[in-house]
Amino acid sequence: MVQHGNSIVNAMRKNVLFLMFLSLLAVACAGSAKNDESPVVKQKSVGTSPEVVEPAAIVPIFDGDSAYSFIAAQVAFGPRVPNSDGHKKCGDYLVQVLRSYGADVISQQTDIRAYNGDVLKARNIIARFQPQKSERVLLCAHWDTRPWADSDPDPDNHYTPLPGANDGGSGVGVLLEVARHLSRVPTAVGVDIILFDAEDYGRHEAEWRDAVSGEETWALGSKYWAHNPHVAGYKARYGILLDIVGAPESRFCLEGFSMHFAPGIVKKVWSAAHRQGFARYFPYNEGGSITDDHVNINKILGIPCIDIINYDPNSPNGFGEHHHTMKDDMEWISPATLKAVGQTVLSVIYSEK
Ligand code: AHN
Ligand code: ZN
Repeated sequence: MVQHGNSIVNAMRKNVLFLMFLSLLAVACAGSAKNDESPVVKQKSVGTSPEVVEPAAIVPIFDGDSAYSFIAAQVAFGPRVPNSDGHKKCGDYLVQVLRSYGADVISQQTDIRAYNGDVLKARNIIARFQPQKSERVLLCAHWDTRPWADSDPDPDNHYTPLPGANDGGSGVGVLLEVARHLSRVPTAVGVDIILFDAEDYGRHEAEWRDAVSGEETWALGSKYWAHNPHVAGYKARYGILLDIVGAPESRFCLEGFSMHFAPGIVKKVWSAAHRQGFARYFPYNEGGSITDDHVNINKILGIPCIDIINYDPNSPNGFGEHHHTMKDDMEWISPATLKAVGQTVLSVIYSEK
């Protein structure tokens, strides 16, 4: 009889646990469907008993409109070309926003000589969340904008600074929205957000015949940081670079250097994107090899770092028709694309143990 009683209690307990599981699942589904500010509670079974569940990770809901406004704020400073007034003011703004989210922020300032002899007053902005933790993840983007719209259809614009909403603004906008969540819900690992300067001062298209090798003229801020990290012997489990992540219907293909240096991180990030329902933006298609900040991080520091970048080698426009033109403005920014990228990044970093 006792045994019988026990098995009833056990059965009831199982039912209660199962109901709890269902209601938690319902909360999780409601959270993602409503796209509100409440955290999504993912469930995972633990131990040997499959019906016992406990929260595995709380993944906050990324707000694409919030990321959009962080891009609009940058664009309002005008072009963020090194040595310009807009660059200085926007840099101060970025430091202030990151500090307001509780990060420990370092401005790494240095003079860098560009391929054409210009001396750039460069500033890498390094925001550390939970700096005491030794296990870390690196998230990065470039915040400078290109001094020349050298792909513009109008040759009169080929030496005019472009607005840089997508190229420069978008990756930063997504990372500021990530920072907002880091200030509210801590991750299990420490997170560093680095905004690199002087990525986009690479050789002008009209000067391609110059002796200087084109590849070395880009990504100068990250190259400096990789040789002079803010902490001696800096380490991170991996890095994720965001570049040109704002255009409607972006396609983030499998970038070649990322596949070479960090195939496991590509897999982790792409499967997170597919799990979150963003498969359309993250096809398993080859994306060509793109010289960008992540190459320095891989080659100089040996930290596996991937690049999420809108580049489709099979499209007529590659990076998009607005790329390095005067059209790179807020018209080319889609909150839905920002959400696909940002929610994927949040899912990855909040799942780290
Ligand atoms: C090259 O075009 C060599 N690299 C692309 C990196 C880049 C430029 N990202 C933004 N603008
Ligand atoms: Zn560019």
